[in-house]
Order: sequence, then structure tokens, then C-alpha cells
Amino acid sequence: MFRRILVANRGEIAQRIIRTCREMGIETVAVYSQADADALYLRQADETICIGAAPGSKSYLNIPAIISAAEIADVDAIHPGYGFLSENAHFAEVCNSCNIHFIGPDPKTIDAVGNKANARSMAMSADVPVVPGSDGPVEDEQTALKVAQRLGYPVIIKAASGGGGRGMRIARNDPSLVSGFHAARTEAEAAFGDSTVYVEKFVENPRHVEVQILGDRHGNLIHLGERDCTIQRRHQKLVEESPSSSITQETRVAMGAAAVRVAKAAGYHNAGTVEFLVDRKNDFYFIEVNARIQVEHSVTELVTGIDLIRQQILVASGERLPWTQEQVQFRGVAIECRINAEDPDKDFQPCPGVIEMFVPPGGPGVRVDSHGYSGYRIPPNYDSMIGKLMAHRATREQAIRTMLRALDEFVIIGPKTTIPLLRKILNHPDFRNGDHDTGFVERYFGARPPTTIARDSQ
Ligand code: MV4
Repeated sequence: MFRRILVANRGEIAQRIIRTCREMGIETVAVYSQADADALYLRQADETICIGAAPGSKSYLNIPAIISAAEIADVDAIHPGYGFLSENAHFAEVCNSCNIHFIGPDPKTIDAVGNKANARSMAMSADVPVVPGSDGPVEDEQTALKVAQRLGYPVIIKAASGGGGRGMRIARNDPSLVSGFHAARTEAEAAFGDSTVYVEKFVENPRHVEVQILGDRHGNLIHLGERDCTIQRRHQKLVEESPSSSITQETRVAMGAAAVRVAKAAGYHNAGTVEFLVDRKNDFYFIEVNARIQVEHSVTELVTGIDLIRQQILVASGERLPWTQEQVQFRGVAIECRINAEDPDKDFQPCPGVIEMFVPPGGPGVRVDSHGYSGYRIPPNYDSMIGKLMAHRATREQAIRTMLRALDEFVIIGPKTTIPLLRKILNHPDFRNGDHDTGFVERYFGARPPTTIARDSQ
């Protein structure tokens, strides 16, 4: 087993990893940027090392600085958390070649699933339904037009190296396909250094459901149920829940088995997510694999009782999964709300600054994973998420009531936050009835300045 782990991340996920390490008797080394010298996770680590200036590129994305810290601190492994270097195959490779265990899948797997056109082919060979689309990358606009003609509009152009909605364009006719094709390529080249794009039929207002998978280095691979992440705003998830209120038990079982087939085809080990779209007819389609622990992993932890960070560490060190698929049990309903420091009056712009007072909720059925505290100055350099609020109850209705109670209890004075929006979402009849789709937030709460160009008209 590992004696000492370096946490190559910040904020709530750094804290989350350190907490599990302490319970496992593993020493932790926290790294931080100059903007994070006052961060809470530094107080919970055994050792702290400053790795550079505030911009991510100078610190949490700075591979030489992180590897140097790992060498100096003499760690056995690095946990990358989410974002930053978590899906960087080169970083995983560098760790391995320095004899430091990377807590995640193999670099080859990260690469294979990181290319979404390739992941799509792997899903097809694993007999998993995918959205109808191009046969691999689309090289020029003539081919794009031919594919669109075959599929019928609307179609979506996606960056092969993309994710989180970047490098994506929706097209509803030939002219918007041509402009969208070039716009997506340019955006993909700038964002990922890879202009490769592919085309899929655009599924209108789907639900976004993902399956948690967990595999060891001995070929054992199971799923831990699904999370419904349909409540998003411009590709930022706001509310996640498990189980999904919108799928049947039959779909759940089929989707879980499909996720395991995709992961096995990719030679996947450690924790990961297989993402699907679910349409009006409840048909599901594979879209991508996320080769990391995700923000919303905690709702799966609540319904399964499994500490996912602990399992990541154990399988990375070579241990076998302690359960078969049949032994995994699911209890109740868990909902997570992301608390972001954003100003709804300024188009949800990040709202950095000092949290004058921070009083998190508690009590039965509530979990808070947050790096906030009274007097904390939120740096402007990183993600605006300051914490996750979760409710776990026997039924969905009870979980929603507990969540609303906890949102009311939460005191955050200083920055504006997503709490008022989250209350409105959880009180909305369509959400209460489970009758929502990915267009829900924009439809009801998406008032935008009239000068803004809608995404799908670009
Ligand atoms: C789609 C889709 C519809 N059809 N693919 C968004 C992020 C990335 N993970 C995949 N995403 C989507 N892929 C096909 N073929 C719808 C989404 C999507 C979405 C698209 C536009 C606006 C908001 C959205 C919210 C969730 C998912």
C-alpha cells in the first residue's frame, strides 16, 4: 500500500482526497499556488509545497513543478483529482516513468477515450448504442455536408478532443453546418491543439445520464449505478442525482451493462464515468468516457456507501475490487447542488472576493464538501465552485425537502452564489415531477441580454 500521496489539485477535491488518506493512514502532501496560500486543504495535509504562481498554467498544470514536489516529498503516488492534469495522458506517463503511481487509468486508456471519435468507435465495437453519426473524424466540409444529408438535420459538430461543451456547434441547415464546421475546428485547435471534429445527429432536449464505473488492475470491472446530470446551464452542471428519476429499472440495468462493456473494451481500470444521452423514448446513446473522478462522484458514494477515493487508491496500488456487481447495493436517493460564487445579475459571472461569513448546514441526511470558511478570499484564478451540498434520503421527495431545508440554512455572506437559483430549480414543478431535460435551466431561468447570440444560431 501507499505510504504517502501527493494531491495535485486544490479546493474541495484536495480536501476530499486528504480526508480519505487520513482515514487510511496515508500521509498527504498538498501542493498550492501563490493564490491558495490561505486554502483550507493546506491545514489538513501533512506537508505543503508551493508550486508556483496563481495561473493554473504556472501551478496546478505545471508538470515539472508537480513532479519536483513529488520527488522532494518522496511520495509513492499522485492523485490528480478532477480538472487540471486529471485526464492528461502525458502527465500520467511522466508519473509512471518517475516510479510514481498515477491514481487513474493507464496513459494509453486516457488517450484512447480522450479522443471522442475513437471512444465512439470503441463503444460501437462493444455493441453499445451510439448516436447515429460520422464514421470517425470528418476532414472537410464536403464530407460534413454528406454526413448531415445522410443523418438529417439537426446535427452536432463535436471536437474529438473536446468535452464540457467546448468545440461544439449545432447545425440546422447546410449554411450553418458549413460555418459551424469551421468554427468548431478553429475553436478545437485553439482550446485543445487538435482541430479534429466529428458529426452526430443532434438529440433535441435529451437527459444526461452517466454511469460510474470502477475497475481494478486484474480485469475486474463493475458499475456503481447512474447519476442524472440533466440540470445544467451552459455545460455547467448545477444539480446531480442518483438514481436517475427519468429512467426505468430496465434501462438502468441495460445502461450499467453497456457502460461496463465500453470500459472493458478500453482496458479501463480505476474510477471513471461513461456518459449517455437519453431521449424522449427512453432510448440511450453512448456519448463519451470521462477518465477521472468527477465532481458529482459523491452522490454515488451516498447511495452505495462506497468511498470512491478509497477505492481509487486501493486499485491503483494493485488491490482487487472487494465486490462483485451483485454485491453492490443501492440505498435511497442522493441529490447534489453545486454552490458556485456567481452573480446572477451579471450573467452568472464568477464572483470572487471575501466570504465574510460562512455557516454550512448540517443535520440528518446532509453532507457538505466545501473549502469555504468565514474570512476566506476566493481567488479569481480558478473555478467558481465553492462547495457541494448533498442530501441523502429514502425517497426523491424527501431528498428534495432536505435539500431545500439545507439551502435555507446555508449562510454565505459576501459573494453572490447559485443558492437562490438552486432553490428555484428544486421548487419547480417540472423538476419535482422528474419532467425535465437539458434545456430546463435556460428555458425557465435563462434570461440573457438580447445582444448575446444563441449557441445554436452560430
Ligand atoms: C449531444 C447532445 C445532443 N445530441 N450530442 C454536451 C456536453 C458533452 N458532454 C455532450 N453534450 C451534448 N451532446 C448529441 N448527439 C446534447 C448535449 C448536451 C447539450 C447540448 C447543447 C446545450 C446543452 C446541452 C446540455 C447537455 C448535453
